[in-house]
Amino acid sequence: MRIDVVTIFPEYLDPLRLSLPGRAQRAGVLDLHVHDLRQWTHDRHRTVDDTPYGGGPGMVMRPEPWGEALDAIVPEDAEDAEDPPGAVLLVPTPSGEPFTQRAAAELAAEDRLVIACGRYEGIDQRVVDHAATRMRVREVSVGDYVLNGGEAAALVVVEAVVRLLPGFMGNPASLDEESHGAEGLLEYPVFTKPPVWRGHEVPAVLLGGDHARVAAWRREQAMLRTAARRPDLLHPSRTLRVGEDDLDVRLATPADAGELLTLQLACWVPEARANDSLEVPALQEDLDDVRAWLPEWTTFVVHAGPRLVGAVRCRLEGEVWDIGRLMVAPDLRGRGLGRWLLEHAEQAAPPGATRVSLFTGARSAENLRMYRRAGYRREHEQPDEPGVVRLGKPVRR
Ligand code: JD8
Repeated sequence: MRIDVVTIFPEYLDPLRLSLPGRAQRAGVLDLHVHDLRQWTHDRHRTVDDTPYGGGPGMVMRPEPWGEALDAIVPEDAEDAEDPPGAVLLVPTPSGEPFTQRAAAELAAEDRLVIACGRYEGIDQRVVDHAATRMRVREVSVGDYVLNGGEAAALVVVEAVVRLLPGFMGNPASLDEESHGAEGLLEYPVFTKPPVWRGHEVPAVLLGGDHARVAAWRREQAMLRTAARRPDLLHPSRTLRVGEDDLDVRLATPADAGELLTLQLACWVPEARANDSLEVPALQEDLDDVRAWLPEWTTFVVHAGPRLVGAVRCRLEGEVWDIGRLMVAPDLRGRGLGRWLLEHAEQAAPPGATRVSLFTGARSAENLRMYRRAGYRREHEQPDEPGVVRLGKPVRR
């Protein structure tokens, strides 16, 4: 990847010679160029700013030096239609779209980034408007606080992007578990030797060697920490309209166990009747069972106001994103909520997943039709569950 940074304080980007970005340059993964904007001024004082039209405090960065800088760094013919997609111009600004892990991942897939670091009250808006006529432009903010310029934001963006560059991170799988990673949860607490430090002990579950119990503890800690510090991540307000109803979708928490069991029983009794077998696992469970499996699955719940009306759970088994317990309140069937929840679960598939898979009753005609329309194809009969078929399809990104 090539990154060009334009600034009136080039030495501000010196830290990019260190640690990860430094290694990336030496490894040839990153081709970083830092430019002093003043080289595109032509007056004795190398002026880059002027007073704001319409009055007001401070100064604004002049368009001419920026225009010449971008002409030089991304020459007109570099953006020929023959080989899109070309460079992305990134402009840090407090009024930009939030810079997120998802944005970092998207930018890490690009060949070229040009980062324009503003100062003063900002850059004359025509620079961005003109650039947008010949390349993709993203105005991004690295956080809801005010900095004095774009350089610090450029350091943040470069670090967040470079560490995602293919083949650069030591163990890409660790990316999945990070905060804002696939699940969008904050990280669980971490510990190392000694087992006791100043009277503080390492949680016993971590010393027991039972990987499943460690995974469940870590997931619970991540949930509790996220609920305490970033409830917005647990309750992303994704409103879904089904009929007149505005439905809220969020990640389930341990407190949802009771309602989930109620919905599960309401959904699986008709399912069992349709398949003449009450042996279906969902009907064998009680509240403790639901409480037990909740920390092991990523579970989305849908509420119409206070009422739980839909849910689905999913988890990674090797490279398979396993989707199950897709439930829609019987009185809300046939409005597309099931299909919507299925897509929601599919979209949550982490980078490591290559297939999505689920199973349903061989005689659940309505479900089979919906899954077929959603691109699922029969994989095999469930060996230990006669009358149950497994369906699957490749993960679509
Ligand atoms: C670029 C000039 C300073 C901003 C008058 C203070 C990003 N999350 C963020 N906070 N602040 C910035 C940022 C601030 C910048 C510039 C980014 C260029 N300033 C200005 C407007 C108010 N001064 C940022 N990303």
